[in-house]
Amino acid sequence: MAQSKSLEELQAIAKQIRRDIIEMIAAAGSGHPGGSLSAVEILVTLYFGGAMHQDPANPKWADRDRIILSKGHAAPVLYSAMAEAGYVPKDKLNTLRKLGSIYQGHPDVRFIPELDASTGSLGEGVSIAIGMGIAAKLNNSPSRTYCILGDGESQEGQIWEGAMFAAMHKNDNICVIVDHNGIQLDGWVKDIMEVEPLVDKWKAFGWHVIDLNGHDIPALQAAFQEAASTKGKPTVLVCRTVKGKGVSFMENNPKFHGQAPNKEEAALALKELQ
Ligand SMILES: Cc1ncc(C[n+]2csc(CCOP(=O)(O)OP(=O)(O)O)c2C)c(N)n1
Ligand SMILES: [Mg+2]
Repeated sequence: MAQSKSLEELQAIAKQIRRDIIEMIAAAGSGHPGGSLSAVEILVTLYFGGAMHQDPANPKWADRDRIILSKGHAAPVLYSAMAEAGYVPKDKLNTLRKLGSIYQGHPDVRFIPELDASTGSLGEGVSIAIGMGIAAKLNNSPSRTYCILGDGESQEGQIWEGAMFAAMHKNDNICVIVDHNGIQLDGWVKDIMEVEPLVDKWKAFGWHVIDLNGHDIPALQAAFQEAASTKGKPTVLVCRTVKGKGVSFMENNPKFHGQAPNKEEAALALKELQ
């Protein structure tokens, strides 16, 4: 169920999730720290800040809200949040990317049935969310679907096909969240294929757009509320974030998109996250 905690509690969870991300990826020796760290407050607000209606004791509750991590390479942030919420075991997080682990490099419903979708092939999330949103309407269900995109991912054409469709069909029970951290796989989005003006693009596609700081939990809570009360059009949150947020040497550093910290770097990161 939707349950809200105090800001201090939410920030403490965010810090714990950041620590989990570092520990998991360091133990695996591979993974994506940057885009996991930039999405922490988004996931924390969804799971623990009162945004999503879910019940970990009843993970397949038909009227639950859905979450699609379209930028599936940020799996560690999702696994840690799901573990904190009680969906999956916490003590196994450090088996990330190991053969036989449920915590594969990208979220996979074959191993974690509590997931709403398998993701990792970028560009598919909006389409999946639209299908779930339409199904909810057909079932007269209050379920909402949240879909988290990357900004590099936003270069995928399928996203804009979905954006057109959702506006035309007034899919107001879906909410897209763009983790707009400015960096993609091996460099800055603006140098590879610019996505700006992102806010204007979503507006032009007929969406209700909220432009905010994606690390500001109260701002995220207000935005999710605004999205839920916006009728007749879907909502997108364009979240200004910092890739690698919370670890000084990872912040705004494209190197840590897809590289694990070594032992010394992991120790330093965990020291910063005390
Ligand atoms: C269809 C597809 N193409 C390429 C990749 C490889 N890939 C994984 S992450 C990534 C960059 C994503 O950048 P962005 O969306 O900005 O993610 P973030 O900064 O949030 O980590 C790419 C190209 C993929 N997973 N799927
Ligand atoms: Mg990015």
